[in-house]
Amino acid sequence: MNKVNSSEFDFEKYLIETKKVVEDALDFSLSPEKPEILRESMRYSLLAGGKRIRPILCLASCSLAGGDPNFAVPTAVAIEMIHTMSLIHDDLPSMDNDDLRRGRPTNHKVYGDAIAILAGDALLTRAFEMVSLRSPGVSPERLLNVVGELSLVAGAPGLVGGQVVDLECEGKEVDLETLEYIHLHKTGALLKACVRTGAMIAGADTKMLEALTKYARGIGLAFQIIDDILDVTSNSEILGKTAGKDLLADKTTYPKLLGLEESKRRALSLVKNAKEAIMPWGEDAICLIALADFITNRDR
Ligand code: GRG
Repeated sequence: MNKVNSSEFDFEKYLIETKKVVEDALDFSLSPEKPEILRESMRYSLLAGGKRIRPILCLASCSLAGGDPNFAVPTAVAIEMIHTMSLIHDDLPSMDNDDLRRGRPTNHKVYGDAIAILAGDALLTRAFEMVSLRSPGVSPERLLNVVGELSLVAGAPGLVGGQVVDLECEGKEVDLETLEYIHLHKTGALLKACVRTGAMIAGADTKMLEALTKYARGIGLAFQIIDDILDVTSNSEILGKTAGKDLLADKTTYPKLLGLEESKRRALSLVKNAKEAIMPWGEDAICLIALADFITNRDR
């Protein structure tokens, strides 16, 4: 993967090229898996496409911090594994009970609940193997920081905690503060880990990590607001997942609390704040700025 040259930056080209690096690394990452049914189930969800926004954020942050993004590829793969396992578990009948994901039947619809749960477990544990045992050329100290960051965002202080509060709120009136809590944990936490771990691989200092944390808070919430908006305004074919689900389940969402226009305004304002946090890095921040805009302009 080449370093970004800001004077001739072409975001479309960058996305296509970086996505290809990620897809190849994901494919390679599961090659020795056994037993066969587990391997199939893991590959089914991990290689089902998806925007790959999280690994791309990780690689872009490594570049921003002056590192060679190639060294962050195993961490980027690990993050996509954690994201994918969370989708597999989220789709289970005992959770969100969905049958469409990334344009195809959900994992448990194809492999059954037990294998889907175990494939998720295996992806989660493989993620930590990717960082700790399959990240050549990165110092043990930096890898330990990455492992620590990922443990925090995956567990109770992050995704799991957010999911529990989300489940507990089902069928209840939810205020904006609780909604924000859910999204900062379910969605924002992993996005924060993407940018922080990419920068950690490059040895970023506290000042940069703090700026990236601010950036991630903005894009994390904006990402979820756009997700809520698309659930209302788009369709299942474009989204690759069941549209209109929030309305059907009577879930509290940003459009429900604030209306569509105000939700969109809020997302734009959050992205503006996110971009301001990394402005001090000038042209070096060009990728992360373009990715922030991509999050609000996306249609899926
Ligand atoms: C991580 C240990 C551990 C457990 C998982 C089930 C669960 C606990 C958490 C749920 C997390 C969840 C599903 C959050 C929603 C995040 C979200 C907005 C997903 C959609 O992301 P996109 O649009 O999807 O990036 P693609 O398919 O493009 O990757």
